[in-house]
Amino acid sequence: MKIVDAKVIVTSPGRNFVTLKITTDDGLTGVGDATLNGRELAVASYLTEHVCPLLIGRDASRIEDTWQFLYRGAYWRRGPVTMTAIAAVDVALWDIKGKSAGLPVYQLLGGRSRDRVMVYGHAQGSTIEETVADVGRFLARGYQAVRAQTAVPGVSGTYGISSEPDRYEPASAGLPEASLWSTQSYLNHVPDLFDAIRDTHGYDFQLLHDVHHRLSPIEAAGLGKAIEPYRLFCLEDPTPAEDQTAFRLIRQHTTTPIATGEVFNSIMDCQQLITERLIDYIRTTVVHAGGITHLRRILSLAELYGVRSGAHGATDLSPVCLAAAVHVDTAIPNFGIQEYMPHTDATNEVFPHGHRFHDGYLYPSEEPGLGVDIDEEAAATYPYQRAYLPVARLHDGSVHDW
Ligand code: EZ4
Ligand code: CO
Repeated sequence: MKIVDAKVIVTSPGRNFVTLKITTDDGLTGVGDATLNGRELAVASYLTEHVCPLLIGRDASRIEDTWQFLYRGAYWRRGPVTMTAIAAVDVALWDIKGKSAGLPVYQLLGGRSRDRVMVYGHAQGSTIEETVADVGRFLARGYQAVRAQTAVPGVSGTYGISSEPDRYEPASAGLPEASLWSTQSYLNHVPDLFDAIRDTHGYDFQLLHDVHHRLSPIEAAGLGKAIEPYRLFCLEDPTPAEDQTAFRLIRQHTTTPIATGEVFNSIMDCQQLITERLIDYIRTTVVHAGGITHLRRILSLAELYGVRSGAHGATDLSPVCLAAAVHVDTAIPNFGIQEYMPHTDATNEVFPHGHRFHDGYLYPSEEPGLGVDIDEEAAATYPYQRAYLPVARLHDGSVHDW
């Protein structure tokens, strides 16, 4: 089973997606997501110029060997661009292996550990009252878990707040939008949100919140401690994730569970946090952490230390990534939660898929392979549009973590 074609498809059905499609000599095709929000063409070029020529003629069944070849063989290791490119190849090869075996990918990973995959939805509002009401709408639709974000007074463009219901799409066409940040306003405001949510809706569902890397270690420790009574499922990215020892300080002060890792791309980024038990949920994804092959290693390490999965699942991760994520989530023993934001109709048209959402849970496709495809004709009608994530600044004009 030799690879005869590997091509990169860039499409923008409302937002940019990069997809790798691999074809074998026996006519099988596999797809892999290669989308890196705001830096899409770097991965497209890495694949087209440097990876696709290496794939032609290779045995498509050798997934592990191809991973090692692309990772160790490049000499230059890690980094979001490299690891997203490797992930796209890896996932496309798992798709092909599933199709050639006639099995959905979760069966190749050991079969079901669970019947369904718990997800969390995204409640938001421009006031605490609006966010509380939005949480109620998710609960009424059967969600077991809800992330709650609310606009902070005086902070224009607060992370997590959008005019569209159900989804939050921070990238915008053109040059980066400026957003403002005030740690003081945030810390004064956000505990009241959890108080109001628990007061209105009670404790019989999982509540999450994303700090989005904004706090210092001691500020995060203080927030975690202050909100312990509201029993969050997890507090996400309390501090910039790459500063690993910050989590030691947070851990010394609070029992609020901590999630991090959506920006990680290697098991090396996760090693200290997992082995020192500094986090509870690891948010690495299929697309940004080296594909199914590498993510499985991270999750196996996590299992040893009682850390569970909590995969990133924003709309900038394409339905190809989500399909793969649901297969992994279905198979692993230490699943925690899956982030889920519905894609737009245009995105679903470009990426027809068999995984489905029902009553707060995701179910994997039962088709051989991943159960997702790219409609190339539809994709071609949505040309690439340059877009960036916002950049945050403090009141004094200096740059802060967005
Ligand atoms: O900012 O996916 O938990 N979800 C998130 C997302 C990220 C975007 C970045 O591309 O933090 O909203
Ligand atoms: Co996040």
